[in-house]
Amino acid sequence: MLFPQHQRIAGFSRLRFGRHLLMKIRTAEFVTSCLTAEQYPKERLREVALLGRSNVGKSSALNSLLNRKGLAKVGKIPGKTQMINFFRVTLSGSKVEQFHMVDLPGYGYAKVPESVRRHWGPMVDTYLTSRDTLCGVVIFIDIRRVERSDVELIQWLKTLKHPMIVVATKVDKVTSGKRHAHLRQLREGLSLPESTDLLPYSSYTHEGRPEVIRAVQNLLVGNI
Ligand SMILES: Nc1nc2c(ncn2[C@@H]2O[C@H](COP(=O)(O)OP(=O)(O)OP(=O)(O)O)[C@@H](O)[C@H]2O)c(=O)[nH]1
Ligand SMILES: [Mg+2]
Repeated sequence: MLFPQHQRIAGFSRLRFGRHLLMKIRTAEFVTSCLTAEQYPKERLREVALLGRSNVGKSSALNSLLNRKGLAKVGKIPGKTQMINFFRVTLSGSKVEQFHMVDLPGYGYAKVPESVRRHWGPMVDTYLTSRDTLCGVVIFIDIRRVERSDVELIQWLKTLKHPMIVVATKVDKVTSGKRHAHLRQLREGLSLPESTDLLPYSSYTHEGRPEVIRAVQNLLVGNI
């Protein structure tokens, strides 16, 4: 099992830390934007990276999870995030007092010019394979559909063995009666084992925020 600290109950996960305090976000600030590994922050904080298709809502989720409007740039046009952006987050109620949340450029969006896409692959690949402070990845998938590029990303990440959680975004676009079916299709389409968290989320309504924060908390304290 990927996450021994998780217990599965009725198809969803309840975390063993369930009765413990949810970590509180005290401060969140932009640190730097990088293209190469030499530019990554020297400060060795634990890191959680946000990954997923362009336009799926990663930057919006970062702002909504950290409760800071406009911290990460959001765009209607895919390809808003084009560099690796590091944010330093200070916490209370957690064994980890500070960490980096890392907003990665999106992938696989057909409308993004090939010239722009070409350097994203190696940039994200270098980060995921070389950053030894990375302790987990949050993969964002649109709750309405799984794309081939999502499946390929998950397959590749499994080989890298980073602890992962999957967040099904834009849940506000799906009626509550249909959510369960969508989540089941996502789990099947992505061949996700039951032990991997699949959490519905909306950056517009903040639905799912405590669950996602708790899952991020578990990634951060996973191997302390
Ligand atoms: N309905 C709805 N729209 C959302 C949600 N999250 C993001 N969006 C919209 O989706 C679009 C893309 O959001 P971003 O947060 O920039 O997406 P991204 O994944 O960071 O995109 P890249 O930077 O291109 O990789 C914007 O128009 C957002 O307003 C959500 O939870 N619900
Ligand atoms: Mg973005």
